[in-house]
Amino acid sequence: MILKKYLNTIVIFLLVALLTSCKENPKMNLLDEVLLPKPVLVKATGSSFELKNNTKILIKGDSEELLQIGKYLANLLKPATGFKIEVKTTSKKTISNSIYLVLTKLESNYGEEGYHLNITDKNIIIKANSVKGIFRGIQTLRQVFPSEIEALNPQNRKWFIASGEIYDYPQFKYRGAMLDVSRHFFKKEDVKKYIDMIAMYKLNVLHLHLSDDQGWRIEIKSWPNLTTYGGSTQVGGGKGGFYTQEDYKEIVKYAQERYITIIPEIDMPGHTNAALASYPELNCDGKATKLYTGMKVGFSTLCTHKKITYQFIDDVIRELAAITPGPYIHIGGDESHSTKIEDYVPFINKVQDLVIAHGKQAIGWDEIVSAAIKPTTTVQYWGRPKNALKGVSKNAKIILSPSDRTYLDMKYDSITKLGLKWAGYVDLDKAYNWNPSTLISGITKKDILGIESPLWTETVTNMEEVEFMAFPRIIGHAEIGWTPDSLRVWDDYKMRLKKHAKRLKIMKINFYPSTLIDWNESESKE
Ligand code: TNX
Repeated sequence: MILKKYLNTIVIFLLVALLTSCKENPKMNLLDEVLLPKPVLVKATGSSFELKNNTKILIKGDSEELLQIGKYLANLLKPATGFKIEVKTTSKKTISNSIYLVLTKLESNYGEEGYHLNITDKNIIIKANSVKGIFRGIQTLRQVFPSEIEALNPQNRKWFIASGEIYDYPQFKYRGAMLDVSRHFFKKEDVKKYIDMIAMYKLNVLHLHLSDDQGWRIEIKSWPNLTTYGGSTQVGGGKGGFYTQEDYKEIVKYAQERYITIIPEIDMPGHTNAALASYPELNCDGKATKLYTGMKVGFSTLCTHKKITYQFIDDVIRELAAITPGPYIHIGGDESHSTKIEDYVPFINKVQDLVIAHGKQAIGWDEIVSAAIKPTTTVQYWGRPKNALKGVSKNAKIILSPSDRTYLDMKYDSITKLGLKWAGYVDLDKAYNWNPSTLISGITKKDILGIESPLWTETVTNMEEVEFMAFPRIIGHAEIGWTPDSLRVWDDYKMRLKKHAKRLKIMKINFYPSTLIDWNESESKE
């Protein structure tokens, strides 16, 4: 009797339950999503996956490192969704409503950084040869989510993402950014922020320009005045600053967790006034110079004839090598206009040997090719094709940092307030529209280790300004380093960048709104 009375209600309830459980996720097109850098291959399957409060991140295999990356992903998704996503290792078979991170063996062209991302209406699977590859894949997954995923507070919305498959790997092994922390000092928190920003676009190197005329920024315990005195100022006369070795290790670790290698640079024999002011014995006349807060280059040199100079460099490189897990030490070598060439050449030879003696490989700006550089030494090209060609003739690999394309301190146009213009204006098209493999005639892809975007900071004083000069140019450079040249088209990039602006705004990145792009249109679209 009772059953009869409620039968209708029960039937309706069951029907509703059935209908809602069968309801398909909305149709979405993965090809519509803005991915920067553009992946090698994207296949859309027209459906979508929903990230929910109870979605799990599951780690296949027994890797503590991968578990950590799973937690990194959960933390990334947490602020905007408000979801506390569980992360755990599993050996069970695939279940729905999960994000799987899987170490496996992909074809060799995927290398260490390639990944395969598969999104279905049931789950997400990221596969790679190494955790590094999984991390790169996570950066792509992040961009498949709506821009609001980058918000720092919970968004009241659903989190559907387009289904499909992405097969992806980089065209160059080395994809770097450089930050000059010498001309203006940037606190370790700022450096970490920069690391997070570049990691998003799959860069894998942060080169820190740690010493120059205006300031010495890394503690060297055996030569303490370098930082206590030599680090006490900066361009314009501000108080400068420096990283203790503990600070530096913290930066290195933070970068490592994002699969970014820190490359420390000690620029020499020129660009050394901060050291020359700190220790009189490094000067040929035995007199300390004055601290310098101007913007000139090329006036200082270490005394290349003195024994103590090499004792000094040996100590610096030894201490730096001990706290640098990455394979490289950058020795500068640029614009040594006050060092005679007959002194410069043996100096670079000796310093190169010291780097090797401390178990590292040397990188130097392209002027170093006048020395007897070894095949393990890498040449960073910044503008003289002759030097790059000479480097290659000595079997060195080249990092491309053409100043008229990649220098993030160049003004965008004649009305840009910050920056310099000696290499010309570098607007977004200039920064994007070039191919590494055809940039210098006689230099081909096999000679090139990768590309790097240097941000010199004579005119750049805080993070807002760093962001303004770096973004969005550096996104274009990241794409040049990652995406095969044949897949890169300026008009297509322009469209993607325009849509990406919303994400940059949500992340509060102070990017330059170049007039080459009609940014307003983007707001109505996304
Ligand atoms: C050249 S390029 C430099 C730096 C300056 C920069 C300013 C190179 C290796 N050296 O010392 O900061 O120009 O754009």
